[in-house]
Amino acid sequence: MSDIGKSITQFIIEQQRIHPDSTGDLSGLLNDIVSACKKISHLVNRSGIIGLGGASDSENVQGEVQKKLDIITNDVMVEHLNWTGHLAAMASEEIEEIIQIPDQFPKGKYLIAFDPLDGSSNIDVNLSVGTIFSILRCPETEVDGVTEPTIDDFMQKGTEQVCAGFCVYGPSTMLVLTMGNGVYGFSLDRDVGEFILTHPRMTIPEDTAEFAINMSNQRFWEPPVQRYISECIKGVDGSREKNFNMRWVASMVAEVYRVLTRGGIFMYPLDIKSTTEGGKLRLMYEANPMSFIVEQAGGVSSTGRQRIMDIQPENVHQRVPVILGSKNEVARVVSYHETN
Ligand code: AHM
Ligand code: MG
Repeated sequence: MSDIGKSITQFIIEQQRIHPDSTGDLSGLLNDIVSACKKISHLVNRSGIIGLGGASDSENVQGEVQKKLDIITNDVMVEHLNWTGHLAAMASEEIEEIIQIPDQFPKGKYLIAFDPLDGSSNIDVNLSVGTIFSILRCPETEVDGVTEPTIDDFMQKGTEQVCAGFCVYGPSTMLVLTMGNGVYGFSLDRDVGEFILTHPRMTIPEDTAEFAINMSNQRFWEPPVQRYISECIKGVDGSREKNFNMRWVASMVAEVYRVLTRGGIFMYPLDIKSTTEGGKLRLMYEANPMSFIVEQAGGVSSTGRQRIMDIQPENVHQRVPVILGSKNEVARVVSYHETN
């Protein structure tokens, strides 16, 4: 039976029916996220016309200058998610503290961590950007009691994620979702205002001849990554005996989407510039949700030394090295770390 052409609303409800004891809360939360992503897609698409391009005059917790759209898309996520009764608290790349549900609204049983606009350095050059999210269960004591969730409640390994997804605002707006039962891609049909299932059961080929890494950081990489990339670049004349292609969009959402559709390896490894921070990409709302999706599609996601989803988080904005994609290529990079 082909599921292609089904709306995301139907897909979510059918997934809910697989679990007879489901309360419908996760379905409700996903519908809230879908609404927020549709709004963000519209804003990104019209940002030049409505004066939302360029930088704001503020910095986020990472010390990065925020784009106007970073701030506005964060507000869109919060305003779509804080009143519906599905969440106990939120964490965002753009906000230092966790975000509590206002007292006038009911609290739900889930936590969400999100990057409202990943790759925002690409907005002004009209390249793909996206929204990434990770859903966790709030520890039950917090749901039953009247207390507010704390940062400790978010400190769950990636293996505890209930659902993860991302939306990429590119030539089409695509939403990619996993609930631990495969990876599904939906395309936004703007005429009817609905995401339509176009890519059921996305799988990542085990082998690849395409790598994505910011080559301008080459002199800062560790030896295992230096070795892997230099072997790729030598192509048919080197030990790999095949030519490799390179891509770098500087939007993780676009890179992971490419890996999901035609395979490849994406790396933002540890380098000597980022040793103190632990890496560039953020564990809770970038690395973990993308790792859940990649593993569900048959790929592998590692720091080079450890499976990303096995990392015990210590901080909502913690950074980690990321090496993900086609199984055999990631395994090779991991093996170079072991023998180094
Ligand atoms: P952001 O969340 O502030 O946009 O940063 C994350 C982005 C990733 O999407 C991308 O892989 C990386 O930063 C690009 O980094 P660089 O500018 O070093 O190429
Ligand atoms: Mg980001």
